[in-house]
Amino acid sequence: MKDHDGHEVTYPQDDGHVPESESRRGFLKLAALTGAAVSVSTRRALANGDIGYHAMDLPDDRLIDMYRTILKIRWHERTQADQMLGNPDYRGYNHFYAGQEAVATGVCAALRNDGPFEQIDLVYSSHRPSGHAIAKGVDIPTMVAEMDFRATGMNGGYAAEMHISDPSVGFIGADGMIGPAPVIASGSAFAFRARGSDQVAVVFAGDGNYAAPHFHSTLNNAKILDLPLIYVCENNLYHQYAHYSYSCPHTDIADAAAAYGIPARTVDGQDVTQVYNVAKEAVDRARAGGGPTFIEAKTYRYYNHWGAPGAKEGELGAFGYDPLAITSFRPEREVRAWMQRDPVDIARKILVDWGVFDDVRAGQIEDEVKAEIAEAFEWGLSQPLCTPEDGLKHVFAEGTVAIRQFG
Ligand SMILES: Cc1ncc(C[n+]2csc(CCOP(=O)(O)OP(=O)(O)O)c2C)c(N)n1
Ligand SMILES: [Mg+2]
Repeated sequence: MKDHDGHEVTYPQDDGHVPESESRRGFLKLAALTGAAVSVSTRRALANGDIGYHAMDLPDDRLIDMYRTILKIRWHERTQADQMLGNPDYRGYNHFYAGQEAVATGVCAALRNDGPFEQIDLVYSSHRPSGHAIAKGVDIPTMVAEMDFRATGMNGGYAAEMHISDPSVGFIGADGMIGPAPVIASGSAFAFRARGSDQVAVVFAGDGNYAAPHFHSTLNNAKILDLPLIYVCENNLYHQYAHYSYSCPHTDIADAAAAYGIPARTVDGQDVTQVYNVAKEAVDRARAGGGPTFIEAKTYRYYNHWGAPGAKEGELGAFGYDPLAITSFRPEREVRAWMQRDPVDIARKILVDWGVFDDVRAGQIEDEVKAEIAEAFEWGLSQPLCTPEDGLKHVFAEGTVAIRQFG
């Protein structure tokens, strides 16, 4: 290869081989051994374990908790989808998260989820919230009740899917609008900084958010103000029924964040250990005053954008062409290919390989989770329905309101 002046130049990595001493993993190992501060210069976290080894250092019970959380999200949805498809009395609905479970689970496992509200980390979600909610630790039976408009639900039955919220675990909530959640989350991050708190704010947003102005103003402000904000972009390739390349010029949306000077990571969103690795790194940096991080998790959703058209009771995912539903916006083979890299299977295999549990114990855990979710639905769907008046709760101020003083 020649440089601008026509001189022959050779690059040590021309053959594509990076010796371990020069690779990021080798560098991290060296830095860990010498205790040197690690300054991050590259941005890719791949399934080969290229970034960090935080997950490997976790005790078995924390890893098993992650596996359990992935399963809870999966079985909550399988059960809810079956209700939607098979029970004419079921009123609930959801934007399903199946296929993406490892993202919420890996990120929330790196957060502080227990303790007083003034100390826990806060999560802001989107229109696809139930996975984020479960990973943050909400009470599943009351969430099930909420999603079916029951008066004893998590939010009294007036929030349903699109506005579920449980501040007691730092799950600030779902948001039906594409755009604002990152701005609101950065407001919390600003408050943490202003108060001198070491809390962290996390926002989950889809690839579609790139096209909203909020995406760009959030990242700019987060960098300028050095906010403890972690922006998790769940790139599941589609916004509603359009491929993300229709509205975003970047193959890796993380490249956009790098333009704002924010450390950005692209991670395999199907592997919970890799998601945890990058999340832990981001949380540590934010707590230490190092500012924001952008994480782009490459992932995929198994169902339609909304609800379960094209899906069959008892089956995972929606396939095929259904003239009454919009399931033909993506190739069926694409769905099946992503299902080959299922987050449940990947987590299970890694934990078996690491000797955390064997296949028998993994199966028992799955049975325990199925029973827990079945119980949650039994309780939730036996609760009283909310009344039409409940729908007006928190819309108007109740009682008398003092006349506003001007001047
Ligand atoms: C401001 C605004 N415009 C449009 C919509 C309609 N809408 C709901 S979800 C969605 C697509 C979101 O795609 P993405 O951000 O990739 O998230 P995903 O659904 O893939 O999880 C759109 C356009 C909306 N809710 N808000
Ligand atoms: Mg999307």
